Amino acid sequence: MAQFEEVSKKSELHPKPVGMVQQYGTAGFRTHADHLDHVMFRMGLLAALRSRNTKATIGVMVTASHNPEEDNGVKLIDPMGEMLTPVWEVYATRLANAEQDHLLTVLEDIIEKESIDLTQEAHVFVGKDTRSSSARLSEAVLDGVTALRGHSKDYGLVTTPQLHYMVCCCNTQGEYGQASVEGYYHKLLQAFAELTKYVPNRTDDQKCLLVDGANGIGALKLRELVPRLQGELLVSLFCDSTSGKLNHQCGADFVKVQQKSPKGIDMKAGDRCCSFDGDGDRIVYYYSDAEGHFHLLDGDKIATLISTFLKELLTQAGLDLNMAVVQTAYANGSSTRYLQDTMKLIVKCTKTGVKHLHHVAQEFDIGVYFEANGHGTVLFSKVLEEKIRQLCKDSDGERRRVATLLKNSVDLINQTVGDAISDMLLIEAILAIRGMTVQQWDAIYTDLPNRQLKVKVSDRRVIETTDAERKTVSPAGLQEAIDGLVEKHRQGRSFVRPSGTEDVVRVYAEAETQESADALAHEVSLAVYRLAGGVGGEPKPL
Ligand code: NG1
Ligand code: ZN
Repeated sequence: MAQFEEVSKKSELHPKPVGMVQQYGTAGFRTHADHLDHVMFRMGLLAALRSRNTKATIGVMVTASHNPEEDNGVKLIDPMGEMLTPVWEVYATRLANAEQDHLLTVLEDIIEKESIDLTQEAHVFVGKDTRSSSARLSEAVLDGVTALRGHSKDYGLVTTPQLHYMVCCCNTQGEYGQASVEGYYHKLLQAFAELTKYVPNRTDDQKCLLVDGANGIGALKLRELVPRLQGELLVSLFCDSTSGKLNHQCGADFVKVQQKSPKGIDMKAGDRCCSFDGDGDRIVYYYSDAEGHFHLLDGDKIATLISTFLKELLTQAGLDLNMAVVQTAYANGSSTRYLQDTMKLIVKCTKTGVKHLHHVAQEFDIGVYFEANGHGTVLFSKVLEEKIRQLCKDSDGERRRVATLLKNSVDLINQTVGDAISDMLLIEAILAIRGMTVQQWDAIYTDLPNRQLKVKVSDRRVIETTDAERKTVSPAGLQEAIDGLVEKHRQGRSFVRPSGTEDVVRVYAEAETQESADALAHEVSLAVYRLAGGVGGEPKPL
């Protein structure tokens, strides 16, 4: 026990309120910031153990992404920059929920189960978003690392994908890039400059982009990057955190769910706009047309643009390798049909949460994955990266040009996790190379009208799903009810699932018209309310 004296002492400074229970959810722990101090300290402890267990540097990011400013959260990053492995999510939950006098027992249990050698060194990278609570909460993480004699490096204010990148750089001994914010900018800027140098005659109009920074860390980081883009991208930054509140009526989640532009953005008809989320790992694009109609280009449209571009390059380079797009049930039906039927691409559907998409994308030479909400990236196999390197060396003329485009696309993409800044630069480069306007991109396929709603129930765990969350198996009768309702709507599709980040059941519906999608979403919400223990008033029609 002597070796845990420091843990005992320090944990008294970060006491757990008796009876409080939290779950490592879709994206780590996430709740009101006032309930997280003990969780942060314990995640510092866990990161120090995970580092010894993997003999690598581990990341801990303090953020609640698109949640309101009052919330916060924490996610752990594994050695290659990927999300924490599921077995350790269970340890995380156990450690966070251990009552004060059980903490050491749980800690020792993990150490024993994983045969962790405490004499090993432990290294942990820590980062935080701009929430007012993040500074003290990240101190609690650092306290936890130190209590288990780990070494920590505090990166301070960084986007979530920047911290993922740092961890990957460090554990690949710099092969992925330099583990610093400067190294991150350098890698992206160089790749972007190489890609756009093939399209030298763009007008200022084509280079203009309006960005909503969600009043968060993405805005801060973009402000550092923009002056270094050498005029290749002319960014007007809104919701830049100088006055507005984080994620309040702005940001990617607001734009996606409300299907309208953020408050405070000064957009004219046809302007190309995009929104980041609160920790800079999601992005969506949009514009309004001459009639004032709002058009959203979400993760599905982004996946389509990127996969079409990469597929064309592969064909031109004569590389016969497999490629897939990975989506979730939230992907618009039109996007799935377009990718499968027109683009002849393999399309896979997984459960919600990027860790699931990431995992499936790893099975292909090129795995493009995006959630409809704009969180996504592209993974390239080692085989493909090597072939591209060879082609750049051995070919000439057109083939070499194509290989160079592929190489720089790989360098521009943050393969560790979805990254708003990296995705934005890639999208801008593709639009430039293809000479495409945002309207032309939007016209690739037409989204089916859709609606997302939330229903409050007394215990959302009563809803169990199967088939990548597209069907429910409990409570009894719910799936039959949904099937019956869907049948009444042309091109209707609907599913429900318990949220992993909020205490609600999410309802999704799409159909031929907006009225029909809205009606279906409402009817399914009522079925959930009645069959799954709804609380509060019955859902009202939209
Ligand atoms: P939940 O609350 O489990 O639906 C939401 C998003 C996910 C993912 C996580 C983590 C939707 C419908 N759900 O999860 O896609 O991004 O947050 O941030 O957008
Ligand atoms: Zn996020």
